[in-house]
Amino acid sequence: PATKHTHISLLGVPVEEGAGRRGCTMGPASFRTAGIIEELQELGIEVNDLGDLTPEKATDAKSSHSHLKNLPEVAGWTRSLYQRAYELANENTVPVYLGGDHSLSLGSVAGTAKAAQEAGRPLFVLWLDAHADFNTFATTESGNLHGTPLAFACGQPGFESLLGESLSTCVDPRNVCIFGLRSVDKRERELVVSQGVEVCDMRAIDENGVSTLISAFLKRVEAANGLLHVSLDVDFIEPEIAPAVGTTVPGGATFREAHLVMEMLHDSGLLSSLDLVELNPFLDDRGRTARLMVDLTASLFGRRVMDRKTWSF
Ligand code: EXY
Ligand code: MN
Ligand code: MN
Ligand code: MN
Repeated sequence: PATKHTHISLLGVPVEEGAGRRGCTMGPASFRTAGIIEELQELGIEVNDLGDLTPEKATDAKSSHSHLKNLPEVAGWTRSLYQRAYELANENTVPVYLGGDHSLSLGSVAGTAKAAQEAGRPLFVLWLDAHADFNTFATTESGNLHGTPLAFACGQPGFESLLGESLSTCVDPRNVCIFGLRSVDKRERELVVSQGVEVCDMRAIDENGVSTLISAFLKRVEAANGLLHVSLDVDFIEPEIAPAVGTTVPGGATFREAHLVMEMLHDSGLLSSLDLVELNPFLDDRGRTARLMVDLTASLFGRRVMDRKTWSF
């Protein structure tokens, strides 16, 4: 799988209305400025930049939960991306969604899940994040919709106004792994546990290491002949080295831990789609977070120092 010929399609999704502060709308431009296209081409990959998505109008999207922020705007992005992600999942390409805040995944995961079901394959989701993003309209305390996409994808009730219809295909919560968790709300935690989501919190990573935990998850994906969607939130990474995010939580993945996840994903050959989310260039330090995210993406698509097989001890 490491030598598999890959096509990548980049789609910018400059949504910022799901986050509590502005700036993620500049994310796709920042990824491009940091050289994401060139770095992937350098690996011999054919890269197709599809430009930026345009949201639909969703003025009908309303909810009795009046503290939800920007629901019609987020619903517009979700409807538009749901359709686009469904189409891209049926093409011979690995779509990479350039965020945009994490509400982007309301659309990307749902569209990908629909295509996976039609293909008769289970969709697994690796959620690299300091947060669980498993709030519903009823449980969210902040009202920020970037805290809800996993609950939506896993079929929690109450999200009907987002698509204007209920979700046709849900992800099985037991096929989801939240990796890097260190901030979760009380009711959100109860939901994650009751739904059987796999959680590798930072303590599990401290005690077992990235390698053991990621291998076990990837083995499950492979054994089920699953498709794999990865959602990488900037705040998965330690904020000292990735400051350009609105929701920093100390104690994140180190530079090497984050790269090791990417390298193992590459070697598995299992990745079918990717979200790069929550990059807020307004908060960046001379582009260092954008560059780190591009470097992580390059590792995920095969950048390496040496071929592994050259080492034998
Ligand atoms: N759980 C908190 C909330 O629902 O507001 C924080 C969510 C942060 C979401 C960021 C993107 O990962
Ligand atoms: Mn080709
Ligand atoms: Mn997130
Ligand atoms: Mn987060």
